[in-house]
Amino acid sequence: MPSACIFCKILREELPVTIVYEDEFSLAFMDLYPMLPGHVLVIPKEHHVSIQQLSPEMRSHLLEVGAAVGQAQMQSGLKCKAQNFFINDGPDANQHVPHVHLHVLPRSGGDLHKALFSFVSRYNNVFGVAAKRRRLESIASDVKAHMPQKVVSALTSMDRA
Ligand code: DGP
Repeated sequence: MPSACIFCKILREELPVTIVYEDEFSLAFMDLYPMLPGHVLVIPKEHHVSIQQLSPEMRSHLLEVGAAVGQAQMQSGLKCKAQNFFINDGPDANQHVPHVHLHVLPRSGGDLHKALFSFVSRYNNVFGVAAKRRRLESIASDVKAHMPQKVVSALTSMDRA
């Protein structure tokens, strides 16, 4: 685990985090600089920069966790009628944190301007103001309460990244 990686610091509990879901292989947590309310990131617990470095099983596991988070966002009190699932893979694709992460962004009608504004400001490497921890915790507990009982995954301890 590289000492400087922000997400590895989160995994080592050296930085605060608001968790939505955790299993042996992955962690899903609230984005500290949400593009829209309820923005969640899903990461592998092993440090890898690019999805190309992950096993096929790990790639599909991250998507399964993302889908479960997405389902919970829909059923929660968030304004969420649809979602953007995306990965910025590499600096030229505006990946700011060099540890693979799947964005799960709740969307609803009329939010395009807000989403575009935060997307464009990220091109200038500006995340904006950090969300209040209490607000993140309140959203996370709502989303957590709607997570499916079990995330379906073919991943076993045998086939890590
Ligand atoms: P990207 O630009 O695709 O590399 O996305 C990185 C995301 O990570 C961005 O949406 C903001 C988020 N982020 C940055 N620092 C932190 C942090 O310390 N905690 C949390 N929870 N999210 C962070």
